[in-house]
Amino acid sequence: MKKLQFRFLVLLPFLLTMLVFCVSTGTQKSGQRTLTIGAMDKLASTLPGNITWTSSDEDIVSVNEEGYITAAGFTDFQSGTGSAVITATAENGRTQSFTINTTMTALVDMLELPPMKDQFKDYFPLFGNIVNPRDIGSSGVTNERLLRHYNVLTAENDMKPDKLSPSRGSYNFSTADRLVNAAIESGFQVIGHTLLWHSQIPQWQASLRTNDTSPELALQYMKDFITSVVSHFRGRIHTWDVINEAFPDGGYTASSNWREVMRQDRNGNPWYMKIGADFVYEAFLAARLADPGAILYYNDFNLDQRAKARMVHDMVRDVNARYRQTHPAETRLLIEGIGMQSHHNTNVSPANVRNTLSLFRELGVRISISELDVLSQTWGQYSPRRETPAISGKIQAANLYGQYFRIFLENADIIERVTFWGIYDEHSWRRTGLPLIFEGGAVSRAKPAYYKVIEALEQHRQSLN
Ligand code: 9MR
Repeated sequence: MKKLQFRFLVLLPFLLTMLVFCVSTGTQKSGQRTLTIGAMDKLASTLPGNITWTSSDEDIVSVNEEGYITAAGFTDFQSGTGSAVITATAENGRTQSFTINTTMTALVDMLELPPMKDQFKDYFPLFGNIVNPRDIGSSGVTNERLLRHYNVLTAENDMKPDKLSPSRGSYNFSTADRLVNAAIESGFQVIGHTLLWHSQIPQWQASLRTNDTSPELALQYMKDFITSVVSHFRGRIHTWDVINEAFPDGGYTASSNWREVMRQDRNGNPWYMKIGADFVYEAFLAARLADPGAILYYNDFNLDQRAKARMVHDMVRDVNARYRQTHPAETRLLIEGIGMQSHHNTNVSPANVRNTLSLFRELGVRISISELDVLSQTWGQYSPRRETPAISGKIQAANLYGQYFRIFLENADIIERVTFWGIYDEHSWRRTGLPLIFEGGAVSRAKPAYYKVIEALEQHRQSLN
């Protein structure tokens, strides 16, 4: 104790000199802080009276008249980071300064952020993510990140045809039931994903591509499969993805006939290959009859591509027209929604996404952004090269997230749901491309992309005022 007092006495003259220096220059230093790019914070000055706030570099950190700072920091495209001094100036001329560093590193735990489902509730009533068996317990969802931020879940893999019907006429619903029941117990809506696909299907479906089963019999198999699955889950599923990814990415133009260009190679859609384009109408009709309470969707990726979007548009238009004719008393559409998966990369142009939304708007259907993720690189860098994303790619992906959300928000009158395909990068099916807005593991933190999404929301709100 004595020793400490002695030290303090020795230091006293120095401390006094420092104090006199600060008071005479009128500058107070208030320390440093670091913000993830895109993040906002509030600075509090201890100076009296009205304060004027200025930044040494608005491109790195901007500040408004109330002392709210935003880490912009996108000027240096290589490092994506920077540093700026924010100065508070009082009416009496005294100043106080704060050094703010910006970083690409994710700093804030997603469990400390306000629930996204609440932040977006005025625009997208359904805000979702995927669920896996690891996320549930014996009664309900145990994954706190899902519970906090989302209100609708899609099984990542456990409701696909290969899981539900290993052989024709036999069903295995145990895992799917556990997932669906846990989600419902925890207050989530559930998306049924997916009934008819060309991938993750059982052998009895795949072999229809080449075997000699008659089209009539195949149609019967298809109806039986849909009726069994949809009836089993009846009343528990908000939306069914009735058909998934029926169109290939190329081999046709925007003026092609959709009935002729569906997937038909050795990995094609077996129902289309056996039954023909009428399988679409028949599949949706069977699903409608088995659970009239469920909303029926067509779901696909790369719908930013004009020709593919056009094929989907024409298919939905024609199938719905046929249903109207055959069911004149019915007020609902048969295909009620289109899921735009939105597995994007840094080359997916926001303008194309906007164009597709305008095209689909004519159909009077609902839209869901059903599997959103954005690679921090181009498709070519991701596959097959698997390059590690560069900082410039991470910045681009963050900016794109903001731009896509601006477009989604502008179309909020037709978009009922936004679902991310994964909670954080390390659990993503495309983890090396760092495609999500959170990263981590035991603690998952908000990346710049998260803040860009929230910024888009703020900007949208302001544009309405
Ligand atoms: O995320 C899914 C991944 O775990 C699977 O390995 C993969 C297999 O195809 O499917 C992923 O999810 C798909 C989704 O169901 C439909 N659209 C794109 C995804 C890849 O096909």
